[in-house]
Amino acid sequence: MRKLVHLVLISCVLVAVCQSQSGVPTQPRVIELTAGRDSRYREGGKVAPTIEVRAGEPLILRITAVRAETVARDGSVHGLALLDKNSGAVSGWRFFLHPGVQDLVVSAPDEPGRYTAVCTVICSDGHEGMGFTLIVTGPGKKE
Ligand SMILES: [Cu+2]
Repeated sequence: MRKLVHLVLISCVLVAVCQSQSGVPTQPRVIELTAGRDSRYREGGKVAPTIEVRAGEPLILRITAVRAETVARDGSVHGLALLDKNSGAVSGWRFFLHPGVQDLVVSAPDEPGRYTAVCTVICSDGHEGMGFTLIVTGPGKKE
């Protein structure tokens, strides 16, 4: 009987250890950004930040948007699209932002590399310079 209790205990410990080492994040990582009145993305105080993520990592982009000079017809004050190195749009990464805080649920691209997030609403004369960089690291080659 004691042996059986031991066996059950050891099994439980093994299962717990295996689960904790599987490396699969259970909660998406939250990345807080602002899309500002001056047509700039910021993380903390940093303008046009470079954000490093792992390939396929589940993410929540928590974006606080403030209107700039111009607003789109549908009321969007800024937009967000992710482009790969060939300026191709990454699927699942196209959003229109409204004033206030919004959570965008995304997955990091599966392909490691450097990606550029751009604003897709003509929000002011400074719109062209509005974006940030996403560096995807992963099981493939590191950049
Ligand atoms: Cu913008």
